[in-house]
Amino acid sequence: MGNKPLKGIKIIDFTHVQAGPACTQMLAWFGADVIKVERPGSGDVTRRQLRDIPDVDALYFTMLNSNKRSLTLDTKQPEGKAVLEKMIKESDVMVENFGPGALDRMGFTWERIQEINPRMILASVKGFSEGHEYEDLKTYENVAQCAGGAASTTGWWKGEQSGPLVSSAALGDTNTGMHLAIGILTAYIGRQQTGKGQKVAVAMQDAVLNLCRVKMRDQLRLDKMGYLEEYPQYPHESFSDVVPRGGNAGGGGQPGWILKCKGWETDGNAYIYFTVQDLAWTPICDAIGKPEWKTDPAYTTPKARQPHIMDIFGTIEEWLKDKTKFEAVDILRKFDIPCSPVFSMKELLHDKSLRASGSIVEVPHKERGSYWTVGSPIKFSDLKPEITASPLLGEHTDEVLAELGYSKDKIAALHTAKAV
Ligand code: CAO
Repeated sequence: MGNKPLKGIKIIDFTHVQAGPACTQMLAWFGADVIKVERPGSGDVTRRQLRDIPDVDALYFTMLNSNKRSLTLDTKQPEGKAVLEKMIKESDVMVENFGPGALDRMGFTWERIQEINPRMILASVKGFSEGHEYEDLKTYENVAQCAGGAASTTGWWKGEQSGPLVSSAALGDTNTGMHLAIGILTAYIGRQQTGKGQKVAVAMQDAVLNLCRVKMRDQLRLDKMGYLEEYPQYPHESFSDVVPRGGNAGGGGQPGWILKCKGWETDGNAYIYFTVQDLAWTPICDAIGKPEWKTDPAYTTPKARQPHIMDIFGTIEEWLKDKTKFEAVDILRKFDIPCSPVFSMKELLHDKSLRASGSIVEVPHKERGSYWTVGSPIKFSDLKPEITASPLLGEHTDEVLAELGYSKDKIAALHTAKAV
């Protein structure tokens, strides 16, 4: 629909699971020709993982591989290698997220790829960066969250539930894929200036750390001052020499917390996030019926409020007792207070606004009928990505081989040799 800015960019999508596929899916949405290369007979492991319908591609796969074409190719066989070489000659980008060294073992080192096509951009995801002492480690989402600082700074600092905690958001996988997409587009624009391709790499550890930079900020502040005034531990508990976990505290200068609303006893998501933005203090007092707090010196400044901030949240929870999360937000929005209901996945899936904006879309699929998926979070004035189904395994093998110049007989021979 409309303009497709990445039209004409040919991408060999040698990715699997989530980190790599999320990257190439986004480039496909914006118009790139993405050809997913998969092992004959099995393909991407996510086709079979967590299936909800027997013998049909799992949602894990369909939600990360829309708008792509699928070519099966055994790249360990000489015939398969020859096809891949031909593809490298004619493509702009190759994206891969194999375990460390797998591409080299296949015979496609960066040096070899440059020999085949000096304009090629090779984009890789690995768990750790090249030269890192853990560069040999295979990595999945939660491993990266632990390696990049997210787990040590998420969760509770005391009580039975204390200990590092991983997030359900794909900070290691999809986040790394998004970083890689920026790297690929940068290298592509760079190539327009130099005529040469380059290698682009994003380590999952680095991508997680990039999102945790405010926690690195806190480590540096802690080193200097010995305390962090915005954490719930301050001023009643002592700090060690590492950034503590702060529960649901706001990460910046504005204190915040998740507060119970009407029905929390039976509904695990009957909560809102409430932010005590300093600028909004007067409206907050008006909204929650505490006008006396506007002039009481124990409440008028952030410094005065911090020692009893949890009591303030307790008072706001009292006010929330007879309001659903939606009713509460409807009141608070009139006072310009930064807040949101805690939405469940079910609520998000059925959210009218998200469906209207294309952030949640329904996609027809040859074998499933149709499936709901997450659409582009990036909105343009002249591009509305049309999300099309993920391909069946090898659905486009013959089509892609024909485009590469293979005759019908040669294609048949590749099938017979089980190279495709
Ligand atoms: N034809 C022939 N062989 C193929 C092939 C094809 N089309 N596609 C893949 N292979 C081979 C690889 O060459 C590799 O062979 P060798 O190890 O014998 O050289 C083999 O398949 C296994 O590849 P792998 O190491 O990538 O796969 P794995 O299942 O053992 O590991 C993962 C999976 C994700 C841990 C690993 O790929 C990894 O660490 N990737 C980098 C980090 C990453 O992206 N992780 C995020 C994944 S999303 O959570």
